Amino acid sequence: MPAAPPATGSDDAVVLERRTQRVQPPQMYQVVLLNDDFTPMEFVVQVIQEYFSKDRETATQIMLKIHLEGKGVCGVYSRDVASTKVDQVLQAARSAGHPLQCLSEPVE
Ligand code: TYC
Repeated sequence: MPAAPPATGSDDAVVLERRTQRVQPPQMYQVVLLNDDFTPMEFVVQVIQEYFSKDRETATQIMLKIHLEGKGVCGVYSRDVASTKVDQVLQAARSAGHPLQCLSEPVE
């Protein structure tokens, strides 16, 4: 039996263009605490530990950065998780009678 002729490329094969990227990664949001003159340092450290899962030393460093520089990032999350963190922090601060401010903003 004779061998099949070599492929010529003239049949009905379809070549798909390679896409460099199909989807973008989701936008991430950083949760920021703002400084004020009234919220106790200890309360802020506890909030950072509890809601942002930081150890005491890291939480203290973040709190001091906020105290000295006016604001600081406590964590980076998807939009819904960031929004929930903001709600939780504001609820805890209001319940304790502190004016602590917290917001989330898109990263970059
Ligand atoms: N500045 C506050 C004080 O001196 C402490 C503080 C730190 C408040 C961080 C808010 O997000 C904050 N008691």
